[in-house]
Amino acid sequence: MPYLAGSSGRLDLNRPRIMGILNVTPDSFSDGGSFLAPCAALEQARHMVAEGADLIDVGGESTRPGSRSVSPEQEMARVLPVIELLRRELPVPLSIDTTKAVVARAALQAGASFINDISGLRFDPEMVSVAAETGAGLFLMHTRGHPDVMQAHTAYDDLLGEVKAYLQKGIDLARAAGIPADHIAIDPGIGFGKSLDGNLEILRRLPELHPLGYPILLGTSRKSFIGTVLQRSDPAQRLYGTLATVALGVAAGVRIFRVHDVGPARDAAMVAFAVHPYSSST
Ligand code: HH2
Repeated sequence: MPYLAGSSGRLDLNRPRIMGILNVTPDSFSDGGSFLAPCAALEQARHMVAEGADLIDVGGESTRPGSRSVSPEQEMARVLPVIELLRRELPVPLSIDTTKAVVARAALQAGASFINDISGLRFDPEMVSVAAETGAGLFLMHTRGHPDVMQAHTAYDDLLGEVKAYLQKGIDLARAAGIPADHIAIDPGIGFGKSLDGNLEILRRLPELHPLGYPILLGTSRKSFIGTVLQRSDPAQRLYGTLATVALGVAAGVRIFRVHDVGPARDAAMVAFAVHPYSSST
């Protein structure tokens, strides 16, 4: 049975799994400022677990297009108290959404089991050793440059080819550092250095990622390409559009969905999965 291992326990991937988003930031594009206080973060995390979250992804730095990096100290001050609290209070594993090795290490010590690195191990050369030394599970995502400039680089000669080559290089870095294959999942990085057409093309061609040989995570939740298709500027109005992408993802063999709206995404994923259970080719 496929699974993804983290530093404590593992996530079975015998059915679609839901990663609930918990942004402990003042400026995330959808939920910025809502969960800065640890008690508000805990309440939201409890709500997501009650709705069926299998994993909670804690982030202390927005990576929305155009966002600026924050210092590691600031990022840690935001996420560490929340991770410690969630670890004590909740039964599900936690991931730390960061590109900084020092933040990842502290978050793992505080109780996270997975590193979610939107740079696929590229922004911080120390990240791979932190993952190798701690036994953390790794989500490797494709992006093109840092969030402040990535939307200036959305033209590709061969989008899928580039995404796959980037992910393969991240996998190679991880494996060369001794990280076991069952600790790695991949993510094409919806909205990261991609145009509207690029995002739609990735969703259409998701099965082409399977030959890389790793479970796929998809992060479409409330993203701006959905707003563009639906002509909705308010991210909170993009739930039904998000659910369409979850169902398409399940049909394409995606195993983990990173979402804000856990209950609806779980229902959509489970119904799509009843129709399209994973085949041996996914
Ligand atoms: N998207 C965002 C952040 N982290 N991680 C992965 N693996 N995949 C994604 O698609 C992904 C991610 C951006 O979304 P969000 O966290 O909601 O917003 P912000 O970056 O503004 O905090």
